[in-house]
Amino acid sequence: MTNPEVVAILERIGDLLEIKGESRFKVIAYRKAAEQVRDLGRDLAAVHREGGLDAIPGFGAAIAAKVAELLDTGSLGYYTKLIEEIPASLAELLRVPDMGPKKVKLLWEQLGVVDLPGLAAAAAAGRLRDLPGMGEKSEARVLAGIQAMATRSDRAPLGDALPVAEAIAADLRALPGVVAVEPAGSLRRRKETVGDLDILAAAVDAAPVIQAFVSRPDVGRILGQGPVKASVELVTGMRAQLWVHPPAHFGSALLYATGSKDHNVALREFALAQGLSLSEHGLKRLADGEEIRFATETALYAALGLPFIAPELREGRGEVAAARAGRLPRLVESSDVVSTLHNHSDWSDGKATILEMAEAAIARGLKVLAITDHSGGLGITQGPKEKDLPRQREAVRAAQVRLGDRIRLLQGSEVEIRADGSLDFSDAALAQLDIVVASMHVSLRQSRDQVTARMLAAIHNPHVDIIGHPTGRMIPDRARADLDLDAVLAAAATTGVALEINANPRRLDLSDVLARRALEAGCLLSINTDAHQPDHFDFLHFGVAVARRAGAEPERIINCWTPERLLAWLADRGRP
Ligand code: DGT
Ligand code: CA
Ligand code: ZN
Repeated sequence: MTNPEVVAILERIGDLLEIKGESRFKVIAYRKAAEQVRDLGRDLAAVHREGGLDAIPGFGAAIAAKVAELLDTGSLGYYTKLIEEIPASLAELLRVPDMGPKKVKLLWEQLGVVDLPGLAAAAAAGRLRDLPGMGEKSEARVLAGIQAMATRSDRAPLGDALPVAEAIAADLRALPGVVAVEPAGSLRRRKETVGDLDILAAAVDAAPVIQAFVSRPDVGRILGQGPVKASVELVTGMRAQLWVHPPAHFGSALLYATGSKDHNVALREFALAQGLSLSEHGLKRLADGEEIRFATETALYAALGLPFIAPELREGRGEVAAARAGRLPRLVESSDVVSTLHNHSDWSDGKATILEMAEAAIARGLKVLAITDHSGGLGITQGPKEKDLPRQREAVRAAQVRLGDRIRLLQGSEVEIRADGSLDFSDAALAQLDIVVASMHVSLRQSRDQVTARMLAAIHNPHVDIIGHPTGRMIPDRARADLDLDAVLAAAATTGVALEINANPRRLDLSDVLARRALEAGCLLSINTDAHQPDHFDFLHFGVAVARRAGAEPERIINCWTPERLLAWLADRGRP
């Protein structure tokens, strides 16, 4: 049983208990446990083998015992009993906008609705509006929500797919005779969601590699198997295919399988103009039919007279022409990032102390760490109120003394942009902080005019330096706020406020497309992990991938500036 499967069951239990009306405490316990497993960064089964389940924060004895049963037997008696009592499909109704646990229970008891199709039918037949607490308006919202869910594809978020692909690749690399393994396709291009995994291996003898692939314990069923290619469905429902090529052809095959299709088409046209035909096998000279194979992609691009084009740029958006003209951007790399400017500590909903966060940042080579806990007005995170800020300032200063010059700490805030457009802290309080990130977590569903006006007010506040996760979208299932983006980008460009690329794989906000638009509008960007615990700093590469897909150079990303330049920039923005 893999971590995502355990997460799914724990979440499902939480949802079903909530619908049943069990104690809030119990419901939260399961959700917290699911969140812990999701953020674990380790194979839960390995932790269990070491006897370490009890030590996972949020795992009480009862939950640890249930997870142990799941890992040992692949099933859970408690869950089996629960879904005899209450249909498991009710949990999916909670994902529909406007549907809380009480309404779901009511629908089940009064109308016999147990799943999404049933809910859609009841809403379409006008049977929801007469239920207590509902009306025509909420019936219409439910219907629209279900339609939006139906058109949502079942693509996997990059954050879920990448570890799976890397685990498969690592196992295959360890096989004797395997020269190279590379996940290709949209995953290698770091698209925010991927349809399936396309994995390429280089080996002289394909048979044992194919055999190892289809015999993996996480394979649910084999969809197809040939001598050099196999296709499977993993137990999580994700699909994966493997091609095995001779090492001498690996570059040609990797280029083809990385795509995108549009990039391949542009490259093929470019080759044709030089009398060369490009296919997954390599190049063929049309004049004499001579076939040329390539062991590396770099060699293939060079044969076409092009520099290497980074996979993140291969979307058929003019990158072949740019490469030919010598105008490819010098894309940002993770090692360019020296500052992390949006992070939490145990002063709000973070799980570690300021000092622990600093040590983790130092271990990752960072030079500047801003602690930007949520402002107290965002109730659930219990962040500092305005009166607490001087005390936190002292804590940051004390940590700085302990750390010396190993890293520079900044006291900041992730100040809430309230529903009325005002900020959660007074200007006087904001002026005392070293850096201010302003974000919206509430009332994201306001009208376009309202939500845009809030955002513009925040951008025009002279104390705001960065807008955190600017659109509020979540992957895969929360659409962004209905913002007038042209107005927002123009205001950010004028005021010099940086727009965040939030690197948390559930957010990736700004997206690649919007980050590109922000650069074109003249905005500065800021890549941040929004770390709530030390290992969240490892999300950085996701944010860097988004920036690379946007074509961003380090110059436009404030986290890549030297600490001196960053501090000078902050000082220019009117700080003490
Ligand atoms: P996905 O899986 O939907 O997230 O997107 P990709 O880009 O991984 O696409 P996929 O899995 O259908 O195919 C993998 C790669 O194979 C793709 O990126 C480029 C290549 N490819 C697939 N079909 C074609 C095609 O018809 N023409 C060309 N030139 N390349 C193709
Ligand atoms: Ca694919
Ligand atoms: Zn945050």
